[in-house]
Amino acid sequence: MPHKLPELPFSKDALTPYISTETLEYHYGKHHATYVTNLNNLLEGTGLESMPLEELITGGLKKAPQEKQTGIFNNAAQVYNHTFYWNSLSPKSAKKPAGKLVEAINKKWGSFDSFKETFTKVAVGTFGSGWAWLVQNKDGTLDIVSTSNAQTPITEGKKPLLTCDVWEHAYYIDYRNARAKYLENYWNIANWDFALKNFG
Ligand code: MN3
Repeated sequence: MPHKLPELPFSKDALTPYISTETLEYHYGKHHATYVTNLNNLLEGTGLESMPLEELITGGLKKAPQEKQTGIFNNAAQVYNHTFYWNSLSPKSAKKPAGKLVEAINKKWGSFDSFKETFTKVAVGTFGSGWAWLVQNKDGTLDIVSTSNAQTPITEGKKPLLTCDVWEHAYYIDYRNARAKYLENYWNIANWDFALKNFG
């Protein structure tokens, strides 16, 4: 099976109390793992088995039979999004951005607090299942975007810096329906080193 479930960048109990071991057992161990299995099954026999995820998502999958394309997109993008999400979290969060990223955030939103407020609004306001992203546009400026279901900013040529999964499976065990509470705690574990590394 060419696509593999990547290792979590921390242990399953490392994000407690913000995200529980049980959530990670399901979210990583079941949901993310299932996307990987589904993707491998869908790709079998298409000749695209070894195509890198980003290439599949940004158009490579058009070489697959048409009836498989939606399934391949959804599963490939969810594998990509989830790996990006785990890397967007850290038990050793600096709790605020550093370096050139701070300047870019201040330039766009005025302050880090104002950025957080806007990102939280976008995440909490994402209807149904989806993702909130801090992205860098081609011209270097920053934006906050919401994507639905498996959608991902890389199809729009936007470079993800940080993401928050707002599918219910990301928070229902720990917060039930309280997505806003999950977001409040997200800021305790957001991985700003990762965001800075992605910031070109
Ligand atoms: Mn998820």
